[in-house]
Amino acid sequence: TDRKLNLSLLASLALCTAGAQAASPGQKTKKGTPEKPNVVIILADDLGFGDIACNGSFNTISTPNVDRLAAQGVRFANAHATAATSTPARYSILTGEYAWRQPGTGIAPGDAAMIVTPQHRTLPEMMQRAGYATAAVGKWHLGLGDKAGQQDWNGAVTPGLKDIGFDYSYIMAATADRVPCVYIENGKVVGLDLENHPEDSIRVSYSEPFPGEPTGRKNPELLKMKASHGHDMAIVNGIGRIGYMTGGGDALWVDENIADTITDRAVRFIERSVAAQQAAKETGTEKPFFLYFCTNDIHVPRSPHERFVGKSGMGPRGDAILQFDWSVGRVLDALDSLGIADNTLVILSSDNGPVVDDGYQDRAVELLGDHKPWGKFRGGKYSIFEAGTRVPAIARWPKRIPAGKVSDAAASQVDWFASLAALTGQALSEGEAPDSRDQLDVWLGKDRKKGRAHIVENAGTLSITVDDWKYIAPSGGAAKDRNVNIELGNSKEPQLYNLVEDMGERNNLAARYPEKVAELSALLEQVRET
Ligand code: NG6
Ligand code: CA
Repeated sequence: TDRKLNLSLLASLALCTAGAQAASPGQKTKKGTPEKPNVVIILADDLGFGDIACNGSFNTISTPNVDRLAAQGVRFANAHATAATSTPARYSILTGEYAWRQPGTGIAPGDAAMIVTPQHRTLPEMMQRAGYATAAVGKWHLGLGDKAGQQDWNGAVTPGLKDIGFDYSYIMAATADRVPCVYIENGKVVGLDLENHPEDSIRVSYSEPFPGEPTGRKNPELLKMKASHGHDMAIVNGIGRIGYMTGGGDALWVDENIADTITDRAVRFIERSVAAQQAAKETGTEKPFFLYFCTNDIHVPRSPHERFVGKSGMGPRGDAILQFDWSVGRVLDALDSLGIADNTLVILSSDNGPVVDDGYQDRAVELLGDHKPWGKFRGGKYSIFEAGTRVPAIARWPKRIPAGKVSDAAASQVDWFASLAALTGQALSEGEAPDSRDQLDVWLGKDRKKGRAHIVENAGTLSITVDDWKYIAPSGGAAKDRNVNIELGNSKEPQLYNLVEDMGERNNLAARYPEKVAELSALLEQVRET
C-alpha cells in the first residue's frame, strides 16, 4: 500500500506540474468577463506568525488595524513564504518560481545587480497585461542595474523596476541596514542636489571603506544604536550599516521617518490611481491598480518614529510592530475614504519569520517578556523549522471574500502569481511562473481546508509538507545560529514531523516511518527536477 500511495502521490504531482497551465476562468461577472478589483499586497519584513494580535497574541501586542483586516476577511493559519529570508522569498512572489532553482538568490547586498531581471516574466508585468497600473513602494532587496557594484547612484539607476513591470516605484535598494541609505523613485535617488552640492555625490562599496569616513568598527562613539553583531561599516544617521558609502547629503534617509515616507508614497499612488480611474470613466478606459507595498518594519535597525517609542513596552522591536500596524491602518483608511475598499483585494503577509536579535543592541531580547513572535512554532527567520516561513497572512475583498473566517488550507506566496492571473483572466504561457499554481479558491477563502498539494520551504536546506507530514532533507549546515539564537533545523539525519500532533517539531519520527520519509523525499526530488 505504501508503494501504491507513493505512486499515486507522484501521479498527482505529475498532474499538477504538467507543462504550462491554462489559467482558470477566474471570477466572472454576469457578463462573463473576469473581475478586476484593485489589488494591494502589503508585505511586512520579518514579522512573525505570533507578532500580530489576531494570531493569538492579544495579551502581548496590539495590532488593531491588522486585526480589522482579518475580521473583514480570511486569516490564514497555514500560509508560507517560500524562503526564510527576504531576497529568495520576494523572488518567488515576483517570478512565481522557487528561488532555490536559481543561483544568486540569497540575501542580496545593496549593490547587487537585478535578480529579477528584464528577461524574467514577472507578476507586475502580468498585471499590466491584465490592464492594471502597477507600483512598488518600500523595501526592494532584489538588486538594481545589470552589473553588481556598477550602479550610477548619481544618475539613472537602470535597468530598474520599470523594466520588470512596475509603472511607478519608490524604493529602498535593499534593506535599512544596507547601504545606500537613500530612496529611489523611478530609478533616481530622491533629494540629491548635485548641482549645488557636488560633494554629496554618492559612492558605494561592499569591499573597501572610503578613506576618511568613520565606520562603526573604528568609531563606536558615533553610534546611537550599537551593533550586537556585524553592522559595523558605514555610519548613517548614527547607525552602523552593512557596506560602505559616502555622500548622499540631504538624500540620506532618516530611519525614524521611513514608515511615514513610504506609507505616504503608497497612499499617494492609491489616490492618484483612483483620480485617474475617475478621469477615465467617461471613456471607459479606467485601469484598476496593483500596489506592491513592502514595509521596512519590522526589520533592523528598528528605529520607529518617536510617536511609537515606548508604546509597546517591548522596546524598538515591539514599537516597530505598532508602526507597521499604523501603516496598514493608513492604507485601509485611504481605501475607505476613497470609497474603494469594497472592491479592493488586500493581501497582507510577511517575507519570512521572526528574529529577535538581528544584529543591533535594541534590547529586543531583554524586553520580549511573554511575547512569542514565532507563535507555537519552532525556529525563526533563517530556519527550515516552521517559524522560518509560516507567516501571518490575511486576504480581504469585501465583495468576494467571506468576513471573519480562518483558513487551515496549505497556502504559499508562490501562488499569488497564478492565482492573480486566474482572477484577472490572464493565461500563463509556457515557462511563466513555473512553480505558481492557481490557488484562487484558497486566497479568496473558499477552500479553507485543503489548499495546495504540498508546501516547499527553503532555508539552509529544503523541506516538503504534504497534509500532516513535513520532511526536512538532511544537510550539513549548523544546527543553530548563535548570533541570532535561532535553531536553523539543519541535521545530517532526515527529519520527519507530524505537524498536526507536533506543530513544535519536537519528535523526529523519521526512524519510525521510513516509508513516509522515502515517499516525501522522492516527492521533493521530483519537485526539484521539474
Ligand atoms: C543578515 C544581517 C541581518 C539582516 C539579514 C537580511 C548581519 C550580521 N546580519 O546578514 O541583520 O539584514 O542579513 O534580512 O549582517 S532579510 O530579512 O532582508 O533577509
Ligand atoms: Ca525579511
